[in-house]
Amino acid sequence: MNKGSNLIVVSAVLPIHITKEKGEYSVQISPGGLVTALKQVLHRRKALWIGWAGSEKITPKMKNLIFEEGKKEGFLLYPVSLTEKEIDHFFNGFSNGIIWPMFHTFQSYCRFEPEYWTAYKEVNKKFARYIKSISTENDLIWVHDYHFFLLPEFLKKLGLKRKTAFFLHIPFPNPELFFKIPWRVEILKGLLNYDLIGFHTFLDRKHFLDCIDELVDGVNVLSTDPITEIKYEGRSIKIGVFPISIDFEYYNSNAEVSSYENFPYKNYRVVLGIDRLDYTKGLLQKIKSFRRFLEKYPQFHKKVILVQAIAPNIKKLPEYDELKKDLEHLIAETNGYFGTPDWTPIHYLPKRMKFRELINLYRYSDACWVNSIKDGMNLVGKEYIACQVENKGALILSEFAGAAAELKDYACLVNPYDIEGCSEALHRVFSKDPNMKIKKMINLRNHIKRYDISWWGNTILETAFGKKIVDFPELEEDIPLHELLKSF
Ligand code: GDG
Repeated sequence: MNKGSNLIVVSAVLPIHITKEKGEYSVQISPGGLVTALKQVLHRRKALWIGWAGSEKITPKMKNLIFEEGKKEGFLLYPVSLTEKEIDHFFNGFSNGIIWPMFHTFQSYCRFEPEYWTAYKEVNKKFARYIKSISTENDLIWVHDYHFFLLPEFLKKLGLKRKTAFFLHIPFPNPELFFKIPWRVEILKGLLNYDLIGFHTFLDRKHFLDCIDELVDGVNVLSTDPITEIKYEGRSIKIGVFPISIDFEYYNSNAEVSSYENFPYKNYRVVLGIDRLDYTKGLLQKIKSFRRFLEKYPQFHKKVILVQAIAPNIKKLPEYDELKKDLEHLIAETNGYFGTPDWTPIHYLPKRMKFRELINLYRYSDACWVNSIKDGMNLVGKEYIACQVENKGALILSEFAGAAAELKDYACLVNPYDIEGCSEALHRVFSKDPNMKIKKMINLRNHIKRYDISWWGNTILETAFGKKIVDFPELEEDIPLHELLKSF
């Protein structure tokens, strides 16, 4: 980075959660893709991170605890307070009740309430004022995710000239879906105030550019690939594809010292699922597909189990309660129907696991199954690969996760809606020649090792500071699905 300049990271929620036990507050770093990814990038930088602390009222004592917890991780954490109404309308309403479902193709879940839009603008303005009060001229403001489409517009309205970069962690929808949003033009024009806009995949960037092409006049494309540069209202804006990744060495070295003694499922071949409770993760479809596999292939009874961990979601919306109920019902029914006194086919872990436990499961499970209906990237699959130190496992990966654009040649791709197809994929994974699996896993590991989280963070920051980057992973816009399905 430029000498003397700071990095200010902005995300809706700080990477912490606050708990209160017997009147005493404590602060912990929370789960989630964004947190896990950024923690590694910021560790060695002079970074300051601002966001909501996930709690309505922040006392000076809590502020101090948050500050100390951040210091342990190597960055400064500054909590912004949100009122109850802002939490309801900006966070649960606009961000998670409109943008999250729409951008993940769940348009029927959207609640287009005009007051949500009002709150969204207000909170973006609030964050802009906060940034004004703490930033200096040389700072790069690095904004994360769909809660802040309008932030740079408000920074400008406040007269602030700062370099800004934005990264979208979720997919960008195609025009047909995006056009349904009543505030579509304001959102696009708001985004065009950033200096750099980053997406996970070429498809996301293509959708964004298609939407711009239809809805915003006066945009000229100056250059394409690897970074697209456009001119709008006299400014140049860079639009890049930066597939997020993980700290390969960190997962790999922790997996190396993880002991088989601690693996709780030694008597079985294990397919592992690690997900947040979310309708985008294809959890009901996963259970139905596993059930179909058990129906068709009784030879795997008492031999194979699905271990499915589900971390709670901080979004308080009725869809999540409903999903939990349906999921638990389906799991209980499947276990009741197929289970025997000495074999429970689905081991359901409804909790946030400790890091050590997670690593142990990643290392010793025979396969990992990411079944997303739609996912920006999905880090779980990449973490599993990094933990496969003996190169033995297989990754079953939804075509609709951003990670498929990178890992398509060596993962077992599935369409999560295709129950029959997924059950066949499971069969292939458990029947395949181990040497073939090893070859594929070696290739997956080489890719994740080369394009790790440092590559992601450095590439974005260097692009923001005008460097020309040449080292990009090979990604394809269109995945030739039929060929791929045949190959695993
Ligand atoms: C968004 C996008 C994109 C999960 N359960 C536990 C636990 N986790 C950790 C995993 C992983 C992370 O949470 C989940 O990351 P994902 O990438 O799968 O998903 P999102 O939270 O939806 O993140 C996503 C990401 O942003 C980054 O851009 O990939 O597409 O939706 O790191 O390990 N960690 C622990 N216990 C658990 O129980 N310790």
